[in-house]
Amino acid sequence: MIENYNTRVTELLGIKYPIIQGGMAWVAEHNLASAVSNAGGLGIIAAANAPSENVKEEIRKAKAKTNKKIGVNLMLMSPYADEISQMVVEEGITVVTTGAGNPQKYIDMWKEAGIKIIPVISSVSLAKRLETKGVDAIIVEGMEAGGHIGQQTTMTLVPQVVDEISIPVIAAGGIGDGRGYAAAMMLGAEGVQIGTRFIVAHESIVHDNYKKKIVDARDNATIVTGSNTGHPVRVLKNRMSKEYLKMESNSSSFEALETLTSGALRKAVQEGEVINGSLMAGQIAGLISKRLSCKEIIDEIIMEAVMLL
Ligand code: TUI
Repeated sequence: MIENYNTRVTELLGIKYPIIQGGMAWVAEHNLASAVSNAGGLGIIAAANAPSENVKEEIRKAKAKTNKKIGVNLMLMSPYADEISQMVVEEGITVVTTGAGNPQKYIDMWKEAGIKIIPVISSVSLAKRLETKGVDAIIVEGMEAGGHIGQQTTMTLVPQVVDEISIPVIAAGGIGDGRGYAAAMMLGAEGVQIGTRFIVAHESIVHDNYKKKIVDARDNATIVTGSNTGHPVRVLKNRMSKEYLKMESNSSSFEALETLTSGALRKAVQEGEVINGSLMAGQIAGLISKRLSCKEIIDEIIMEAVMLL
């Protein structure tokens, strides 16, 4: 096979394939992250809203399962963001991705520690600003993605960011197979971040009920909640998300909506609560129909993409 998957991203991170696993709350824990890294991608531990101690434990467990590099995703709205930003330095983490905000205040500290910094952004302006602050690469996430999203699509946003910055761009949102990977490369990306496809991986600890909802999902299976409250989140349609939309259109208070959803993602992931839980997933859920291991997923994507490219 012609090795045309080498990019500045594989070089920057010292990984075989430029495939980064999404930093999905509750999902991106040590089993998934170590399996993705062992398969040649970059596995990520999601800090999400967890306290620093819990994230540290996940990092250590992941390191026990792989001698490859493991990254950490810092969700910037977390109340523990400050302590986690320091903990990753103490734990010798070498790659950090960030989401749901501007990581500017941590950049100097991380650079001093030699950490590669890869923020997830959803606008050209923040990508440009962060390049001038010295980040190493940018993950450009379109609104096809699951969870907390911006307002533009991957197809339109990736080439616009590519034209405005010179550090490597990694595309995210709507990518689930070799065709999506190849398309991202055509847009000028040098890597992809994949979330939803890894939710259904064998090594993913996500409850089988949730995995089944993704495998069974069709093209129109997701909706965006929270557009009115300024926290748009893409989830699979179910009783919970439909009720949320109804309350939102009745202008329910932000507090009432928070009460409805608090703990709902954890219940879906760990208890298989697919009726009243929050099933975050990207639009690509409609394409995902096979249950494979992380290695099989990555090998299949690379083989398909290399052929196409
Ligand atoms: O962060 C994500 N996706 C997420 S975070 C998350 S945790 C959560 N749980 C429940 C409810 C709400 C959130 C679930 N999914 N993706 C990366 C991402 N970051 N997408 C968009 C952004 C983003 C948005 C605004 C990045 C920067 C930004 O900057 C605003 C600013 O400060 O300029």
